Amino acid sequence: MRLPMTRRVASVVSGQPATAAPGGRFPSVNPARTSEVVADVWLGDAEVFADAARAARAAQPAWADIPAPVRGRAIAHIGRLVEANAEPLARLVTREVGKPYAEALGEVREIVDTCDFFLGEGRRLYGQTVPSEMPDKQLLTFRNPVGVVSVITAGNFPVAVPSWYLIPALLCGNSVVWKPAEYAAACGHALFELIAHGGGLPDGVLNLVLADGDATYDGLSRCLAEGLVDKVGFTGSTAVGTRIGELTGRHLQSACLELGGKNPMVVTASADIDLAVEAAMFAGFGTAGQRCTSLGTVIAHESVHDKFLARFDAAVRQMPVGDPSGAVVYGPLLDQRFAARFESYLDWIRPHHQVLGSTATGRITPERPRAGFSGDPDAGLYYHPTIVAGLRADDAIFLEETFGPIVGVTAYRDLGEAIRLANLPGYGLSSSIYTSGPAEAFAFRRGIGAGMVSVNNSTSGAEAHLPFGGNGRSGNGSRQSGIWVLEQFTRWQSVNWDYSGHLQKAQMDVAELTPDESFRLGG
Ligand code: UN1
Repeated sequence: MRLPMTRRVASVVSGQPATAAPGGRFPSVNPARTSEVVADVWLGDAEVFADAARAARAAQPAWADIPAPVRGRAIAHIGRLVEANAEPLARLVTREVGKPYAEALGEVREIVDTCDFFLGEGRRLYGQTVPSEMPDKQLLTFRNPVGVVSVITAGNFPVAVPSWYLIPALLCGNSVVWKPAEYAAACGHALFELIAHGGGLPDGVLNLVLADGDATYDGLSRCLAEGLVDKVGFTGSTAVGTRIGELTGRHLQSACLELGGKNPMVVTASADIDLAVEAAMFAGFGTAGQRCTSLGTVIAHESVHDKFLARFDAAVRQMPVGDPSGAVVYGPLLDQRFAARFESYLDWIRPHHQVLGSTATGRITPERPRAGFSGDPDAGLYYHPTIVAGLRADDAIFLEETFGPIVGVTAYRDLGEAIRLANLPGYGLSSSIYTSGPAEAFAFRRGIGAGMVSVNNSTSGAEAHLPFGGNGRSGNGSRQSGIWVLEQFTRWQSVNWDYSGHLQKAQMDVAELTPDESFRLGG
């Protein structure tokens, strides 16, 4: 058997891999076996970020000059190359962030889906012809690329979510500086290579910056001040997203922000309870609860609350957890910093709560084992699944995102109360309702503040060509995916072309037809 290798990964600016690590070196470890270093990450600093933005600025005009259908062909080739490398890429995702292998393959599929969608957009990227109010005058609209796009992504979806930004940004004629999470740097580097090689991209069109959060923020501030970055895309926490929103706002830019969620699932009296239990398990514990779309709180009607809770508890106790190379619902947490933060969320459990779902809470260890656990608990960052019932509306667990394998449960009396509770935390990413009644489904849709609503399905698992994004604490209303993300990566330009041979003044030199207002039907 070949021993897994530690690879060295570094920033790539204008096609050149960095040969120094001014930001220090970071060991990216396998969270299922923390003694195994997946990558020796050579970090850049703010200057490397600025160099990348300069390279992107220099490369962008020539990239935008390539006809959009030709850029679409580049996206087609990228999709095919990702597909041909799906297994090694999925294995790397499993190894570096601990995502179960089947799910990692699904994540890679999401990149291919994104390429499949945008390869055709190269032959559309439609503008409009618009009638003018005056003769011999033509109105047109064009989509122009924004320019240099800076993309900063988290590591819970280390390759799929970045592709939601990179693929459409490139297709639209932008150049890109991409900063992936340090703890997912090997995945980031691999995707960078697949896109750069698959697309045959000229140097500087896509640049990879490996850096920590502070260096990235400094680099971004500097680039915005120097006019080197025209658009920022950020997926990550609400706290960091707020800082990025402030920073970009100061430069009259609005970032594309995809932030946290406290995604509710309402289980009504008419729900199929077994279906709701299965969905709550996947939504709450799939990816170890580390999706921005993961289930936060189940809000169950008082008439089915106890039945739901008993079945949910039984299902979660049976749920396979363990080594992510096997058939488990979830493996380890992403990285030590996420494990530490998750432990702090467990401190929010109060005496009025009922804790269910496993044989213990916190880290899975030989002393605090979980029945049916597969793998070596000491080797990795494994945590018990935790159900916290009896939530009250002023509990921190009810109000705040708790990224990790924890799901709250509470009860409601009427749908109005369910919707009020679902909206109360102030996030607004995803949501779900289990019901057999269309009236309930539509009332929920109308009342919920979330950007995404599932009926009889999980809060997570959005398809790659529907608008994805949130409101309130989940984002500033920007949407990714499908045609909707084009609004992020292009700017409308309107053209007003007069070929009448004289100056026609809008609103003034406009012909008017005279109505006969006194006309009435006879009889
Ligand atoms: C995220 O966690 O940032 O809808 C994105 C889903 C996935 C994407 C999650 N397709 O759950």
